[in-house]
Amino acid sequence: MSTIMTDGLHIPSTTTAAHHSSTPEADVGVSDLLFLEPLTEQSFIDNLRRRFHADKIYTAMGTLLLSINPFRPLPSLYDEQTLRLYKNQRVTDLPPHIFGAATAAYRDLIDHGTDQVLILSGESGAGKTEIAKLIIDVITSMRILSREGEQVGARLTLSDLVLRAFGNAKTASNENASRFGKYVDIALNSHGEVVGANLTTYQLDRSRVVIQGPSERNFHIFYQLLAGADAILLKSLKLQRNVEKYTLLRCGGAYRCEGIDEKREFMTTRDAMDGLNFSATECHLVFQVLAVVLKLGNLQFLPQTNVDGTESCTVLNDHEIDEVCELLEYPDPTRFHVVLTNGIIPEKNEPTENALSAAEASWLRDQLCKALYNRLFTWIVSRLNRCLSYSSSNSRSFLGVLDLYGFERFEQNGFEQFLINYTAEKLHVVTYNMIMSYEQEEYIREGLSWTRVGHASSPEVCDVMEKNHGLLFALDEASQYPSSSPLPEKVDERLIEQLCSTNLGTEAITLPKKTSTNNVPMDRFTIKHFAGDVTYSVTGFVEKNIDGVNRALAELMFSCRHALVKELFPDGNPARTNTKRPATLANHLKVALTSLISNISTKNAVQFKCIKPNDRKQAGYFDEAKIKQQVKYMGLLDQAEVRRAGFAFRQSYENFLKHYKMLSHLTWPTWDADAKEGVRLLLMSLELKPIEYAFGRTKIFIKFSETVCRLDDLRRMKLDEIATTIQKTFRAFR
Ligand code: AD9
Ligand code: MG
Repeated sequence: MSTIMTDGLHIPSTTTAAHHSSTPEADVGVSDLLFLEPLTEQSFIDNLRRRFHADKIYTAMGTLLLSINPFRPLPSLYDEQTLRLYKNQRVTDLPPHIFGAATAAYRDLIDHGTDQVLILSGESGAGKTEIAKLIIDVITSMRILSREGEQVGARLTLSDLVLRAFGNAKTASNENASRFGKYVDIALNSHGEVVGANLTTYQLDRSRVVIQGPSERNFHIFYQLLAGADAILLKSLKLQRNVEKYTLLRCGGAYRCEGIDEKREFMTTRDAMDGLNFSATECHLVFQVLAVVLKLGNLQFLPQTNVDGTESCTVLNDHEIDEVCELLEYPDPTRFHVVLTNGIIPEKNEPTENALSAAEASWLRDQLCKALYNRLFTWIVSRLNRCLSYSSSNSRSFLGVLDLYGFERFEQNGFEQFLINYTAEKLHVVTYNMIMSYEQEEYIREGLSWTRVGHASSPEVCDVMEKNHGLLFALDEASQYPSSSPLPEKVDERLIEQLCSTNLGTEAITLPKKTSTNNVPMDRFTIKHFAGDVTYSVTGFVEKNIDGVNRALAELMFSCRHALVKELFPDGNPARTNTKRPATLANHLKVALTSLISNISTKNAVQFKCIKPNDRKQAGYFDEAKIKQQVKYMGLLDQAEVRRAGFAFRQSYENFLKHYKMLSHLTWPTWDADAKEGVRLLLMSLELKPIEYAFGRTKIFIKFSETVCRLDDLRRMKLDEIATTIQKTFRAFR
């Protein structure tokens, strides 16, 4: 037994370093940056460049995995054979790969019973969502023991396709940008088989439904539907195939996505919905909602001047309202018209005294389009969750995958970028501090000899946003208008004035300084984000921040006979009296992120850093300045230093001994004395080198993940051996 145990357990750092830099690797740099000598910013970048040009898009940094988006398919990297290799071999013996990192997280969960969270970060277009998909594919294929297990895996893949169709869109930085944040919690049973999952989504970029930036598009599903629906379906939805007929699909000026066959994508989405047991009726109801949004978006309001000089309006293209009413099974188009142009449910079908101006009615129309689409998306997510649900008695552990939207900076940045970058900022502080702060604090707390490296990320931006009377508070206060009527003029400028009056300006946020002599525009402010300064135009902030929909519109939707739309607007039920103020979007996001962060902090976090090689989305182009910037703002060099000097694994003496005591006759079968002493004897009999571990006050720290893998292999072999011995003994006694 001792031969097996000592064999191969000598993993001095030099051997490992040799593995990581040997063979053809000579031209492709080291595959684990912790073994890079010397470790400088330039050597770090040079190493990434050499690997990138050799299609080695993955590079390890200890247990953290870096990937560079190749902007072209590399199918041989992900074939069945490669997957099998990573599933069956010790991952530390193989080149870094997403399959290896996902497999390692899975094994950690199975071997040590620790729930895992796999966190993807990187700016928009860096490849997070592609990696998230690969991770889910690996995890669901690790252990398939039953038909149910097989089905859950397939359903997760299909759910992803549906979410992409309804939640992704072309932006200036990514043809397929996720316009929502996503956390997938995968549940596994005691055999390590996936039994179900739960999706949580964060704030869909709902304003996109009614307005898109230059060369951007609306959500993919609209284009898919027009291109892919057959003539019968289109006719039943009262739609035309030509995208240009629809205002909501025209405003960004982009109709096509590079290399995308919309018609085929529609079939894929439709098949995915079928595979997830959406009934034909459900699918039709969903498509009808999309058609209603498009038609409402086409409504044009003609201004009219009343006798008293006030402005009212009427709908120019009434036939669209007739068709919307048909789709929604609403029997009274005249009444529909009156609600849209008056913003209240009238006593009779006549204009009220408070008739809306054309601009106000357009505002109301947009509010309805956004609410319809956003609620449809929420409904789809809960429908997917129903399909992925599992019984709590059958789930033992969880592996989460976090794919939030990435940092964005355009020429014009608005409320959407503000929320996205706030999310990215929070995630950055948490993930950076996992290593730079908590990790180092633990070494010091445990009494290891440790010299602090770098410094923790300053949460100043988050503080300025979240503190009492901070930015989010001011935004929330500025947004306390009823959703029943359009906002007063200059409401956004007043927000800025309010911010200036509370002296919020600090290093993290620059507010315009208006004096009696200058004429500085009061419509923008700049935040010094971790990934760079972003200037936000405040126009539209308040309006976009207000959630909830005009009460009359909600009642109108609730009174439709359309089963799905009725379900989407329970707040329109006249019997329901809800006086609660609807949460504003920014506040809602803040609460959701706080809960997310406290959830992930209970799990073992594995980090994936995705790097975007250039802004042109071009294959083979390594823009050094762009990459340097990302390496810098992610703090990768400092993290490499901590990881290099630090430890890959730690566990309390009690748990470590409980787990590995069978590896030495000194601790097996029982060890009743002091746990720390037991671990000392165990490691001694395993002949681990002193460089491989350190004794803390309450925990044992292991330096290399290779060592832990080796111990786990030995443990598995030993358990098999014990099981065989028991079986033989049992047979001999029979
Ligand atoms: V955003 O924050 O949602 O805007 P992501 O998610 O970081 O962004 P995404 O995964 O969508 O980026 O990747 C952008 C595009 O790059 C994809 O649509 C692919 O065309 C391309 N990509 C990304 N990763 C890979 C890869 N591993 N192999 C090949 C890739 N192409
Ligand atoms: Mg994405």
